[in-house]
Formats: sequence, structure tokens, C-alpha cells
Amino acid sequence: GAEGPLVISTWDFGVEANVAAWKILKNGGRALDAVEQGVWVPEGDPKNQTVGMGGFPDRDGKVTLDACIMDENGNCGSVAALEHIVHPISVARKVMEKTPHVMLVGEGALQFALQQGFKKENLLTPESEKAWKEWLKTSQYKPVINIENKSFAPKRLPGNQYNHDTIGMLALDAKGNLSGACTTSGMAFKLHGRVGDSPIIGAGLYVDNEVGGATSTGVGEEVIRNVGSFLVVELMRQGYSPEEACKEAVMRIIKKKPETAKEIQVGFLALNKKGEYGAYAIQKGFSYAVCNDKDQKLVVKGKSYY
Ligand code: SD4
Repeated sequence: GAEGPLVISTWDFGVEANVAAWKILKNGGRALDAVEQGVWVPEGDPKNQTVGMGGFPDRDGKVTLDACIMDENGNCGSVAALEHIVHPISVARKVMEKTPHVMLVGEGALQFALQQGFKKENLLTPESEKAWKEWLKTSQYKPVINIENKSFAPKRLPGNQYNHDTIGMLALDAKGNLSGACTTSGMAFKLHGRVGDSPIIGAGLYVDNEVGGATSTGVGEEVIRNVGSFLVVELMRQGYSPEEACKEAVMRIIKKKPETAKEIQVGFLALNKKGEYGAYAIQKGFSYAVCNDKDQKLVVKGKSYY
């Protein structure tokens, strides 16, 4: 039988998000509700400059958000390049539950959100606006590896690209059902209209309730190219452990574009139906948070190729 409940999520800030998810899981709640509530934490935190409110803007100064969610029945919903809404994950859930579609983008996604009663807000904080203006001085788009992880990050240099830090969360509930959520403001200072892996079902997130779930963080273009999260889940279906599956997905990225891979970070995180989890990243410094009835604050350093 499944060893739930359990929730895992990307990066150190996953610890706080997991606490919110755990409140639902520990009371026998549904994994879908847990992941939605969990990722609300970084989405609503204006100090977090990589997810939701307070996220770094694109190069035109607009904060555009990407998010998707997937449940145990293969239902999924997604929004991309959504502006002015603090909790894109909940708009993604509404797309899943209230429309015949999977994905809404840009203006249409905003229109739908407003119709659903979400409030239009300004997401650009003075801090993120300042960082953007600083960036405009050089306008160089060059992601810095692990800038999101303070213990590993090279010093932030003015004019350097701040790498972005997505929250991907996977949960297994008491009934043994799996769900996942992924939400981000995307790569800082991206082109207006750029969409990353995070809202793409199969790239930034995938859940198959028979097998497991996977999510990704890092430079989304390389994840999309390799349909990363779907690949991880399919490898688990073939018998790979979560960590082995994440490693193989990373190796595909490295093999396809070795020169690119050296310069960027991509990390995968996976959870299988048995409650086993694992991660693997191109570069050192990828962390994730684990929460179950034994341990509520565990931050694990993922293994890496370099
Ligand atoms: C993107 N994958 O938009 C996201 C960014 C990210 O850690 O996860 N950074 O490509």
C-alpha cells in the first residue's frame, strides 16, 4: 500500500509551503487541495521574487505568471503569462474544473480570472521594480546558476540576470492519491510573452496516479525541449526509482546540449505511488523540502551531475 501522506516541494522555501499543505494532508484531506494551499504561501509572499506577488518582471516591467495543477484523475489546468492575479494556481484549478479547456493564456486568462471573482492587483513591488531598473542598465539576459539558493548563490552583480526559482509541489494523500502544482513568475527579465516550462503539462509538471508525479525548476526552455516531467514519470513506470528517473531526464538535457547545460541549472523532483521520492539536478545546490508525519522540516540537498 501507499505510504502517505507526504508532500515534497522544490527549494528551501518549500519548507514553509509544505507546512500549509501538511495541514490538509494530516487531516485526511485531498492531495489536490494540499498542493493548491501549499503553493499559495510563496505566491502570496511579496518578499519572494520568483513566484506570484513580488515576482521579478519581464523586460518590459510586467510581472507575468505561469502555473499549472494536475489531479489524481488526470485532470489538469494551466495559465500562462497571466498578469495581475496573486494566486495563478487557483486560476489554473478553475480552468481545470470550470472549463472544457486545459490552458488559458495572457489576456484571456486574466479575463477568465476576473469573471471567476479573482481580484486585479499590482504585483510589481518596489524591490522588484528596482531590480528591473538596475537590470535595464545593461539589459543582459544571462541566468546565474542557483542564484535562488542563498547558500550557493554567487554574489548578485548589478546587471546580472537573477535566475528564477519556481515552486513545484507533489503530494500523496491518505487515500494514496497523487496531485501536483507548479507556479512561478518565470525567468526574470524574459521577453514579454515568454512562457516557460512551469505551466506546460508534461514539462514543468506531470502526475499519473498509477505511477507517480514529477516537477521541474530551472531554465524552462531545456525542460520543454525534453518534455522533462512526463519523461520522469514514464521512466518511473518502467521501474526507475524517483532519483534515477530524475537523473536520466537531466542526462538527456546534458546530452542534447552539453555546452548549454554547463551554464544553466535544471532540477527535477519526483514522487512515486509508494511514497518514495528523489531529485537530480545539472548543477550543485538544488534543494527540496519534505514533509510527512515523521519529519516536517526536512531540506534535502539533491544530487547533481556537476
Ligand atoms: C521557467 N522553470 O520559467 C522556470 C524558472 C525556474 O528556477 O524554475 N527557475 O523557466
